[in-house]
This record gives sequence, structure tokens and C-alpha cells, in this order.
Amino acid sequence: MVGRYLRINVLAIAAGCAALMSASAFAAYAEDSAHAMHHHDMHAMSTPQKGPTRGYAVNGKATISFTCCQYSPPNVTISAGDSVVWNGPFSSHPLRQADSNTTDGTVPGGFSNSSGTTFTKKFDTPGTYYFLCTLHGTFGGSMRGSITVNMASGVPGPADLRDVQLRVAPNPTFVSASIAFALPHAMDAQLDVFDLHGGLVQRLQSGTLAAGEHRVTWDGKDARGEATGSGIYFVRLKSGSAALESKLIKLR
Ligand SMILES: [Cu+2]
Repeated sequence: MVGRYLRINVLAIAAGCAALMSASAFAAYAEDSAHAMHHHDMHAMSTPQKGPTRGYAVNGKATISFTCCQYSPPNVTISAGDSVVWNGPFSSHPLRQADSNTTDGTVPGGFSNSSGTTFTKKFDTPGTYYFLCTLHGTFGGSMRGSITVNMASGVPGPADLRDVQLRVAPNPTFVSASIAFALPHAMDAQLDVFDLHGGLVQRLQSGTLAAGEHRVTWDGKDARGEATGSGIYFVRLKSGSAALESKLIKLR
């Protein structure tokens, strides 16, 4: 953080026009200039959130740990096709699938851990699945939890852009630029071009983007079809709370 503020000050002095630029535009410029730090920040932005009620998924998998007598986190949200891994002393705290109302019952034919200290299950069907420790599940529900499975596409789980890179070429450009990126899984995302002041120049993609390689061309024009001027632009890929940004310089 100290580094970023220092860099903003340096930029302000160098640019000599701080009063003419919004603070947010400056912050964006400073962030992108410090590429290494920028990348680090992006990692932080896409870090899965953990909490008592907030689910999380890591690279398509959610991990739940338990110690006597609670699960951490007790509830997770994933996308269909993801796997959940439970870690714990299963020999002494048997894990069983439960229905939503009971605290001591189990679902006939439901999933359960048979042996070992790690149990993994892949969830392919959207819905909410409950589980409990059959030893402690009756203690106020303290060893109960749930898995919420969203649709595999359209309503994806938490975005994961950690291993995604935005490749913009040519850069600098005189007219248009090609933007390429590869997604590890399908996700709702937007690909936008912003100007230096944070104004939206053109929305290139929006909606559910398939897994795999994407290549999109920015024609160098704004949303009205008019050619943009020379200057600094930002290409931003955003999905949920995660975002990636790359600076593009346009000359003419
Ligand atoms: Cu238990």
C-alpha cells in the first residue's frame, strides 16, 4: 500500500496535472503502471472468501475442514461439476448426508464417508445438500453444514481469474487491437475498454463466456462507432468481484 501511494505521488508530480484528473482515474493509472503490484492485487481480489456463512471454491473445488465440533466453513457454494473435499477425523466423527429438517437423521442412500480422514464428492446436480456429523449433529446443529450447487453456466460459482492473462496486441496500436485470454471454466464476465478517466468506451463482451481461449478485437472505436483519439486506454475483464486489467496505448 505504501508503494502504491508513493507511486501515485510520483505520477502526480510527473504528470503535473493532478487537478485535472479524477482520483479514481489516477488510482487506475497508478495500479496499471505498477504491473507487478497490480498483478499481486488481482490475486488478492480473486482470493476466495471464507466465513461462517459464505461459501468458497478453489480451482473448482471447495474444501471443508472440521475439528470437534464444527465445520469450517459450514456452508459452501460451488458450481455443478465441482468437487467438495472434507478433511477431518472421520473415524470418530462419521460424515453423513442429512435432510434440511433433521439434526440427527440421515438421507437414505445419501453420501457418507466410509473410511479415511478425507472424503471427496463431486456434485453434478444443482440444489442444496446438507451434511452432518452423526456423533455431534444433535448438539444444536453445531456439526452440520450445507453445499449449495449452482448451475454449471449462467449462474457460475465464484469467479477465478487468478491464472488468466489478458494479452493485448499490438500495443501500442494505431488503429485496433486484439485481446486474447483463456478461461479455466465458463463464467459470467464483461470485457470492456475504458478511457483514462474511467469512462466506458466500448463493451466488447458480456454474459456467459465459455471455458477456453477467447480472442476479441477492439476496433478502436467508441460505442457510437466513432474512432477514439490517441491516449491511454484500459482493457478490463471482470467477473464477479474479480477483475483483470491491461493498459493499451493508442497512437496516431
Ligand atoms: Cu462430530
